[in-house]
Amino acid sequence: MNIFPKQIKTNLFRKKTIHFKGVFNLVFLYKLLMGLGKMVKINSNYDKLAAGYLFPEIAKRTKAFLSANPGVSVMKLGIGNTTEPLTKTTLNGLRMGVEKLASVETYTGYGDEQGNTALREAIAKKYSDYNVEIDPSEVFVSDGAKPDSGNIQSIFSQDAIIAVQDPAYPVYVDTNVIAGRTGENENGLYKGIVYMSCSEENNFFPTVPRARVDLIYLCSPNNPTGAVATHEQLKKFVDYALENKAVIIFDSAYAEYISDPTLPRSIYEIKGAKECAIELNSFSKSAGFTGVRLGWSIVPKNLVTEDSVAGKVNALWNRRQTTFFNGASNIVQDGGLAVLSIEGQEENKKVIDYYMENAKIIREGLESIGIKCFGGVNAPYIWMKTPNGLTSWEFFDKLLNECHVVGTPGSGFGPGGEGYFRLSAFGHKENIEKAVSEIKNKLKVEE
Ligand code: PGU
Repeated sequence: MNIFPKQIKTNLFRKKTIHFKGVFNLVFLYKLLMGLGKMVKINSNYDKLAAGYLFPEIAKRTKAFLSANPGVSVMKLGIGNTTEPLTKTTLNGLRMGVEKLASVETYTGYGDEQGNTALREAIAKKYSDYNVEIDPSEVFVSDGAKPDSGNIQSIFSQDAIIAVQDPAYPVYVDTNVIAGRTGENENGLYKGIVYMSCSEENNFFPTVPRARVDLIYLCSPNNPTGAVATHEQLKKFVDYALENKAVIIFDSAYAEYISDPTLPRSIYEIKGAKECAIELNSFSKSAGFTGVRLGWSIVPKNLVTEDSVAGKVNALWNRRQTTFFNGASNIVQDGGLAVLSIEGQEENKKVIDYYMENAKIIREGLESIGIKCFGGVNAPYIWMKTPNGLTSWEFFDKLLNECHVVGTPGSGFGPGGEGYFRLSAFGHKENIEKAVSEIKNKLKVEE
């Protein structure tokens, strides 16, 4: 019901506006005078971050060790960085991408921000391997799973409660800290984040949170523990998400490393996941694209949140990407298309087998000297218990100083990683063998 007659209403509001404007000008002038000499402020959420980003920190310490020990060379089993050359078919795809830029008929400039149609279709088709139907409009091509896993939080509300596996790939937590969704860090834990413990007791896969959470980050095969979630374990999370109207961000960057056919390689293999899960994946580890850069996200049209209908979250991610991102390199997308061809898949499977042979060498070598190991079977990471009761960083120093091997301290992935250490299977076989033999010869493991 309209309680003001039309004329009175307009006058009232006009008067109010004039009055408001005057006050506003005074406030503005006051602020201007008081603010003279003051400068722009930083995003102080960055100050909440407990330490520098994990991998540059390791690189810094390695560099310091090398400059203090001239002539010594170290074996790097730290960052999960691919080392083997691209396959023939992949290279042909990339070369074709370059060639297309050489003539006016095939030249392309900016492409679709969401990715080239052919690549989106090929990625969608890949999901039929898992008996999952994905529409190309649900596929967003990107420059990698790291940017996607960092950016995806921006389409959810500021007060969303975040749940992460502990330990976890540090990007999930750090980007939510930067976005202002947490309090301060206390004893390694950020206030406001729900940490889902992954330990030996639960085979490094958590149970669903007891409290209600909004966004759940899951990574399988897991970085850093190498654990792979079963259908049953994922189903519990999908059921939880559907019941609580939560969204799962499922990072499957290492899906191609699963050789056990009974294990799920996509969360969409679980019934109902298309209503509650976003999946992230990458060509980095499956095709040696860590430096080339290409990845994708799947945002199903059926995904809903408490305040949105089907299609809205997909549209938001589209809006985000079209605003902030100008599409992956056209050359690289041609490379990606070649990777997804039958020949490309066969060739890259051999490279994955090569890295997994490294994983076996590391795991068996460590176990032979009494070190307890996890992972390394359907994942390229070996998650070992630090021997002799050392903390993760103490063991990092010991391994570097005594064996000249660089690894990643478990505590860098969250407090649940303390007392553990990650070794990466990415590397040349000779280097891996040398590292393992140094560890076997020089590391004294007490009972
Ligand atoms: N998701 C997970 C779970 C990862 O482990 C990594 C790489 C990525 C995403 C990144 O994928 P891109 O497609 O290459 O962006 N983890 C490596 C590298 C470290 C890093 O900072 O990304 C690692 O050693 O953990």
